[in-house]
Amino acid sequence: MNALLETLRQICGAQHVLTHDDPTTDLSAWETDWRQRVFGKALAVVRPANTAEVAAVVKACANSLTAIVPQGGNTGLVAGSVPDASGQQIVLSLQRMNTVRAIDPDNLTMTVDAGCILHNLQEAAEKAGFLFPLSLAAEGSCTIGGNLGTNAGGTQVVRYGNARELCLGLEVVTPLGEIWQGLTGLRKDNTGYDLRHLMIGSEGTLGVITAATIKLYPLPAARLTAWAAVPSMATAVQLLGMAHQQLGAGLTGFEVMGQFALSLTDKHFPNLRVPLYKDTPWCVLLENSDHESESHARHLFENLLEAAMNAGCVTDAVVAENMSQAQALWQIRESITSAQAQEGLNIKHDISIPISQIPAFVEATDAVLLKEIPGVRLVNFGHLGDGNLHYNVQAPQGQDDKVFVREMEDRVSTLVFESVARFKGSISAEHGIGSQKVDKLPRYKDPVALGMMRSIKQALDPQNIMNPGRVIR
Ligand code: FAD
Ligand code: 2HG
Ligand code: ZN
Repeated sequence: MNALLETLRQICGAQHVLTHDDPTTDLSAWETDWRQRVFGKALAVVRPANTAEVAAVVKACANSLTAIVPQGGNTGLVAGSVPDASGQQIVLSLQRMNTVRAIDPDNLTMTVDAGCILHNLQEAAEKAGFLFPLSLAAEGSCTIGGNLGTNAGGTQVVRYGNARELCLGLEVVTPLGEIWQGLTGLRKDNTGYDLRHLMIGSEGTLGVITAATIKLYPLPAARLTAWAAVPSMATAVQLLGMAHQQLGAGLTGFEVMGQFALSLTDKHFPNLRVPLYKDTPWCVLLENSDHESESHARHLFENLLEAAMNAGCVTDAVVAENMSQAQALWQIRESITSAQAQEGLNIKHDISIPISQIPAFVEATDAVLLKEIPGVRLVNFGHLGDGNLHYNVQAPQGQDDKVFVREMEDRVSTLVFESVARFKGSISAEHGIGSQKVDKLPRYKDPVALGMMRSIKQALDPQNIMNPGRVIR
């Protein structure tokens, strides 16, 4: 092992190979997952500066059969970006690779290093007069490499799609340490298997993404946000249909938030002033991006909300008057995860269901859980526009959260996932499988698909050094 560490130091420079041997270095930020569920121990945290260094690091690890855990911002929610407790895996951090390599305005693309922070890319795009629409609450620290590694979703998917839809090309270091140059920026390319789509969402198990060519869009003339109280999940779905109908491609966000989820935000972040939630089971956050003008956007929004009120889908609503009000409404939505974390450890389910089935799914699954665990607190919110719910479960009031999660997680998740399967949904909509759901996947994934996944893994990573134990075993 010392020989490997010595080689890694030669490749990246000694100051970029962090180990526990140095008592002044604290590696816990790279070893602990965002949810504080996994406390791993790394052999080393290695921080290469460029693609050539990544390739050399991977080759060195391949030669010594050392497992590599690629890591971007370490905001993943399924424990896929932290090492196990063995002290034998290296964390390959892409954080130092954070350059925007090129912007091509006519091709509407931007080519960026994998370690670029998402928020910085949104800003770089805007500075060049464009929109990079991927948006999620972790955008201040997650990286584009991690976004593509997980095929992240977020709040704009209803209009622009997942990270996958926003990527035209990749540069990848394979598990053998070769560099695949796939930064094409082409919108059409039918020259065989689509390896870009294979890498996207593979959670670091098939290679290290070192750069990407991503799509840019025109900046809208106006972005308006509305917050609506709705009397049921069924009416929220009805409102979504009306919003598609009346706003067309202008509908760029459609989020649903349950009353208990919002009560946690209100409790832990009282300054955010959550509107309208106390007298309604659900609130919806809608965004209308308009390419004409703000007054056009407002007109469309007001018509929609009026029609929705007449149809009984909305009982009350506010439309943000300006950008800072809009941001404040989004901040409430984006703070639910942190509010829930402050309330205590919890059990997360990032699921998708055909949108039409969501009201029945919620009713049925709520009933099953409340019967099984009286007093259990259901924190339900998410991207209703994409059929993606964060159907999270918190211990009954007064129960120890750690004990609850330790003793109940498997049972609770099985109940939820069985319900998801009955409604023909997916047990992971956007966060991925990581190590957390790896044991659940075989029950819910088609066996032939699982077999093909195993064959692909075996073919590309025969030594099983790339993020082993994540996604598939
Ligand atoms: P990491 O956490 O570092 O890694 C995630 C996975 O990708 C790991 O398996 C890792 O090995 C792999 N990986 C990382 N970098 C690379 C690379 N360069 N090449 C290959 N593999 C790599 N997710 C959503 O989809 N939608 C949301 O709305 C959303 N909201 C969130 C809100 C909060 C508050 C938090 C904490 C998380 C949220 N997430 C969300 C989850 C998380 O932010 C995303 O999964 C994000 O894409 C992870 O990016 P990262 O750079 O932090 O990746
Ligand atoms: C979101 O949509 C994220 O805010 C996190 O995907 C969801 O905390 C969660 O469960
Ligand atoms: Zn989400």
